[in-house]
Amino acid sequence: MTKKQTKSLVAAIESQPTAEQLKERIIRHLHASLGTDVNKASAQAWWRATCAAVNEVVYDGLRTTQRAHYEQDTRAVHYFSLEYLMGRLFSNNLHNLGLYAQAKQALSELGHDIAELEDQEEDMALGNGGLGRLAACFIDSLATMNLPAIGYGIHYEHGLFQQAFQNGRQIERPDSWREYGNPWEICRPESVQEISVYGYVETVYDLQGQMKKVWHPGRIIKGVPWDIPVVGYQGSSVNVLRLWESRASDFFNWDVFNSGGYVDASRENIEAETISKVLYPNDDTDAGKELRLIQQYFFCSCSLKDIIRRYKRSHGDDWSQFPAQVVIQLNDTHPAVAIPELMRILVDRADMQWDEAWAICQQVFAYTNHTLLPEALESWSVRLFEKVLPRHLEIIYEINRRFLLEQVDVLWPGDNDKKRKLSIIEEGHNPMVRMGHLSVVGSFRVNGVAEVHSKLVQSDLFPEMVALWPDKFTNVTNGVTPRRWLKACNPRLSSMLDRLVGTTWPTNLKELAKLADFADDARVQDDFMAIKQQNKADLAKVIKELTGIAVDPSAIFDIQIKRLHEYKRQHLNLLHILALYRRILQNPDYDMVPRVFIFGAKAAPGYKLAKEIIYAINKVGEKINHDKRVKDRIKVVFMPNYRVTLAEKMIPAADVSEQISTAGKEASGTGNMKLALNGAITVGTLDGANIEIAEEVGDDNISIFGLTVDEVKALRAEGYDSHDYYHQNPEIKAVLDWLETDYFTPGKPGELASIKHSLLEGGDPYLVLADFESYQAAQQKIDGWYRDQAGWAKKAIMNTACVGKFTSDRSIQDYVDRVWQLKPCQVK
Ligand code: GL4
Repeated sequence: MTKKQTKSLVAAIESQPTAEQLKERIIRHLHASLGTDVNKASAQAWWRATCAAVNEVVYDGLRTTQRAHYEQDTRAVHYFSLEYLMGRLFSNNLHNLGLYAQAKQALSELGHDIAELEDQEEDMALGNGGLGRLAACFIDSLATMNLPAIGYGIHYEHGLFQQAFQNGRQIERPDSWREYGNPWEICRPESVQEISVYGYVETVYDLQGQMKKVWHPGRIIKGVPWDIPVVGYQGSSVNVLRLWESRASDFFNWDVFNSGGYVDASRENIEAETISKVLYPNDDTDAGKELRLIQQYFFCSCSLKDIIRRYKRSHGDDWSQFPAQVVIQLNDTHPAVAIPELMRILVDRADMQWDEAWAICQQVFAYTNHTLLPEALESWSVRLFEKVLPRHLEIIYEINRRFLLEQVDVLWPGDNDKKRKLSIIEEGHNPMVRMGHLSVVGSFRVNGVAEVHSKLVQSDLFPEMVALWPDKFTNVTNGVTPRRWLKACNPRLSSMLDRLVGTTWPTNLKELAKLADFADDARVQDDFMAIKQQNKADLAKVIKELTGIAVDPSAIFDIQIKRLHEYKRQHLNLLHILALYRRILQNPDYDMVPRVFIFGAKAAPGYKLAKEIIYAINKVGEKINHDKRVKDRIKVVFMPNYRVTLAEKMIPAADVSEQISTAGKEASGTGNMKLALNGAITVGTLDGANIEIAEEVGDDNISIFGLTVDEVKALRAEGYDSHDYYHQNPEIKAVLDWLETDYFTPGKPGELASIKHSLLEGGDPYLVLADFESYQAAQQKIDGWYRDQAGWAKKAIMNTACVGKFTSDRSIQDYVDRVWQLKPCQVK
C-alpha cells in the first residue's frame, strides 16, 4: 500500500460512521463478536454488539490520543482515587462522540428502542457518593479539555451494594456489575505489576559501609490493569481510567507451593484476590480495616510503578525531569500512602539521597481534602501499619522526624504542644498514623472543595500547617459535567437550550447566562414548565414501577438525593413532613400546594441510626400515602437503590432541591449543582457550595434557612440544649412524641423512637431542632412561590441560567491554574 492509500484508509476508519454504517457494524459484531444472529439475539446481545460497534470509534480515539501524548512527551496529571462512580457509559459515550442520533436511528431501523438497550447496562458503581462521582465528572472534563490525564483506581469485583427494602428496612445485596464481562474495559496483561506487603525490614551495610534498608516482603501480589476509555466531548481525546485487579502472584505461589504445600498455596490465592473484591461502603467514615489499608497501598503502588515505567521509556534513569512530567492528585487521604511508597522507590530502589527524593515527592503530590468530619479523618494504628507495610512506617517516621525538626521546631522552637499537634504520629497508648498530616506535609498544594470548606480546612483543621506554608493552601470549588447532567439526562431541556442560547453550552456552560434574557418571556416560561411537567410524568412512571406509589405530576416534586447521614439531615425533612401531616389532620382544609417528597439514599450497612431513618421515612410514607384524609396533599416516596442511573431520571424532574446539611458539615455537595442546573429551586442552608449557588442565582431564586457556620459555632460554645426547642415548640414536641407511639408501626410502639432519642438524649449533634423552625419557614416560602406559576418558572429558569460556574470544566481549569500547571495536548 502506498502512503497515500494508508492515509485514506486510516481516515475512513477514523471518520464518524453514519447510521447506515453503524447498522452494518452492529450486525457484524452480532455475528463475529457475539456468535449470534439477528433473529435470535437477546436485548443483551444487541446492546453488546452496539457497544462493540461504538468501541471501533472509541479505540481510534484512544490510539491517537496515546500516540500524541507519547510523541509529545507531555506532562500529565495522574488522578489517584479509591472511587469512581461512573454509572453507565453507553449513552454518555454516544453523546460525547456525537453519535447518539445515528445510533438511535440505526437501532430503530434494526427494530430496537435505544432506551431499552440502555437498560441492559449495569451501573459501574465503584464509589460511594459525591467523592466518587466527582472523580468521574473530572475525568470526563479532563478528556473533553484535551488534558493529558490518567485516572488510577481499583477494579472492584463488587461495587457499592444494591439496596432493597424489606418491610421498609434497607437490605443489602452484592453488586456484580461485571458478572458477564463489561464491554467497555480492556485487559492489559502487558502492563501487569507486582507489589509486596507484610514481612520485615533488615538493616544491611554495603561494601562502602553505607547503611541500607532491605524489605523482605511476606507476600507478593499481582496487579492486573483494566483500562476504561474515557471519551471527551466532541474533543479528539480519549483518556484512560486504569483500574487494578489483584491476583495471586504466580511466582510467589509456586514458592509457597514448593515449600509449604497445596493448602497454603490456595489460601494465598484467595487472600490476594480479596484485595479488589469489594468497595468499602462507607462514605465519610474511616473503616480502619487491614484490608482497606492493603487496598490503598495496592493501587498506589501499582499506579506509581506504572507511571515510572512510562517515564523511564522516555527518560531512562534520569529522574531530574520526573516532577516536570508527573503530577499526582490525591483524592482525599485514601491514596496518601503513595507518598512513602514513592520515597521507598526512590531511596531504596533507585539509591537516591533522602533530600533529593523528598524534593521530588514534594513537587509531585497535591492533596484534595473532601471532608472535615472527624470520623472520616483517616488514621491507621502504628501496629497495623508496621505489620502490613513495615518499611513504609520507617519512612513515615523519618519524614516526621525531619518535619518536626526542620519545620515545626524552627517556627516554634521548643514548643512541644505544637509538635504533638502537628506530628504525623499521634501519640497515646495506641499510636496512630495521621493520613491528613502526611498528605499536607508531602504535598505542594492542598485544596478544599468549596470556598467555605477551604476556609475551614485552613482555620479549623490545619491552622498550624497554614502558618508553616501559607501558599500551600487553596480552593477549588467542585463542579459537575454538563454532558451527563444536562445534555444526556435532560434531552428536552437541552434542545430548548440549543434553540435559545446556541449549542456550545455543553463545553462553555457560562453561555447559559443568555437564558436570563428570556426569564420574563411568557412563551419561554411555558415551554420550560411544560418540559419540567413531561420530565415529572416520566419520573412518575418510574416511581410507580419501582414503588407502586401513584403520584400526580402536577404536585411539587421535592427531592432529597444523597447518602444517608445525620449531618445531611434527612430526618429534618421527615420532621417537616410529619408536621404538615399533623396540620392536615388537625385542619382538614389545611391549604398547601400538593407535594411529593422523594428520597433516594443508601445507608452504610453498619450505620444503625441511618438505617432507622430510612425505616422511619418508609413507615411514615406508608401511613400518609394511604390516609384518605390527606387527599393526596402529601406523598412520600423512597426510591430503592439510588444510584447514578436513577439520579439521571430524578434530577430533570425536580422542582425543589433539598440541601439541608448542618452548616459547616457538607464540604461542597454536587447534587445541589445538578439539580439547580436542571431548574430545581434549592431549599438549603449556607453550607458548602450552596453558598456559592446562592451568590450566583440571587436571593430571589433560592430559599435559604438555618444557622450559619459562625452561628453554629456560637450556639455550641454557649451550650446547645435541644430540650429547649422540644419544650418551647409544641409542633416539635408533638411530632417527636408521635414517633414513639405505634401510630406508624401498628402494634410496635417505639420502633421509630431512636430518632427522637438521638435528638434529645443524644444531644442532637447536628442541630436539627435548632434549624427546624427556619426550615419550616423556607418550605412555606416555596409553597407560596409555587402558587404563582409564572413567578416559579422565572425562578427555575434563573437557576439554569446562573449556575454556569459549576461545570467541572471550570473546576478542572482551576486545578490546571492553581495546582497542575498543565497544557492541553491537541490530538488530531
Ligand atoms: C465528600 C463530601 O461529603 C461532599 O460534600 C463533596 O461534594 C464530595 C466531593 O468533594 O466529597 N467527601 C466525602 S468523604 N464524601 C463526599 O461525598
